[in-house]
Amino acid sequence: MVTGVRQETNSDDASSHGWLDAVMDSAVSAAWKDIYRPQAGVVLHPAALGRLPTRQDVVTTARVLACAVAAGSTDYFVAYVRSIVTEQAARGAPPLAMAAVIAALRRYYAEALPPALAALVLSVLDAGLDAVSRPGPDLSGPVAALVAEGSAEPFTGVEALADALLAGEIDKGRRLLRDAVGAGRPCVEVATGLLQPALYTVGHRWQQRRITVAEEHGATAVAAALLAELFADAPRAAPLGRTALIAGVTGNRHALGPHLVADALDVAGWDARFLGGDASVDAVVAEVDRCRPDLLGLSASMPDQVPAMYRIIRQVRRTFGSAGPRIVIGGLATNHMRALWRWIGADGWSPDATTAVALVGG
Ligand code: B12
Repeated sequence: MVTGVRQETNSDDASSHGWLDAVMDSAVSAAWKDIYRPQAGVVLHPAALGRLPTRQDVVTTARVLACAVAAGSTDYFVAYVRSIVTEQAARGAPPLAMAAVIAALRRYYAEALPPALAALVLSVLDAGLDAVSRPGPDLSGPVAALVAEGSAEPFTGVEALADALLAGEIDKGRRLLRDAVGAGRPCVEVATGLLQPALYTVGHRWQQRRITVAEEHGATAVAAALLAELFADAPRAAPLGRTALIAGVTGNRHALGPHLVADALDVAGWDARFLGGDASVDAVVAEVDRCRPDLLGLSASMPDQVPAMYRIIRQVRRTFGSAGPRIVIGGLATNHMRALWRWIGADGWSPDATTAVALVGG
């Protein structure tokens, strides 16, 4: 049985991960058909499940499962299940859709895997199934308190800034940010305490279908320009002689957050380089080889990007061993699971750019 925090599984990491990767597409297709196959005359109905599982739900769950097994952490799979169930409950949906996905994957893996690996995988799935119906200890923990601890006075003007971003009013946005800097607040604090919540507000309005994707894109473009201006003028600490590489992991197109982390390290005296979003395992390993950084920062925004983050961490560890960089993780997907960094073998985690600088020193 896979247990607790980063205890190794009995099966070899590479072979279990390889097996689960090799059967991933078949598992998803079989589970998908299974979920929607009428059983004993009972047809699934949205009203019964609250929300019908999507194929993406099955894909993400299968990927997270493979990652949890390879990393030797049932806790990670359980925390993933709880976060999805909690998110769906907030939208008024019962947890049955998640249960249906896990049960269908379970039926496939019970048949398809060699017995020893099947026993391991089923034990992780069963822990997940158990978590669907029984609330347990909070393995992730709310992040809001931690962020609040690290920040001083809250900012006013978040809604006004969100409105300005959405209206494309760059002058108004610039004024709001400059006023905050003029009032004596450091640039990093202004970026994380004012611009970041304004972008979260934009995301929230998109989720509520109050704005279109195009409006969201436009707001992001204005925010990126304002961030560049904010940091161009920021006073910089004396160089620390330490280098950092920051990247969004494979599949993560949310680049503003990790870029802001790189900027925050930069003004704190680090030589920080941002590799952009959607970085592949090979690209990150090649850059680590070329730059030999002291710190590698990886960002994931959505749950299905965490397995890619794990792959990068594993490959960097395998390639560079103890000569490799310290690895910290962050991004929205990690903010819903405060212990994730331990489960996937990183050295630390931080919920925003301000606390990231405090974590790594600067
Ligand atoms: C802008 C945006 C986009 C832009 C991104 C453009 C760009 N160049 O960055 C685009 C249009 C590409 C996009 C696409 C999508 N998005 Co989007 N997007 C957003 C939005 C509105 C803002 C993101 C942002 O910039 N936030 C501001 C930054 C500063 O905050 P942050 O990313 O959290 O970063 C901070 C911390 O997390 C932390 N951190 C981040 N990385 C790291 C790394 C390290 C090492 C450390 C220590 C810390 C750290 O520090 C950062 C700075 O303080 C969010 C809403 C939100 N709540 O975030 C949705 C949001 C993230 N997107 C969402 C979704 C669903 C999508 C899409 C699937 C659909 C869509 N909307 O088109 C695609 C998926 C793209 C992909 N494959 O990644 C959802 C994700 C839901 C979820 N958790 O599953 C959100 C939450 C919107 C919502 N409310 O539903 N998106």
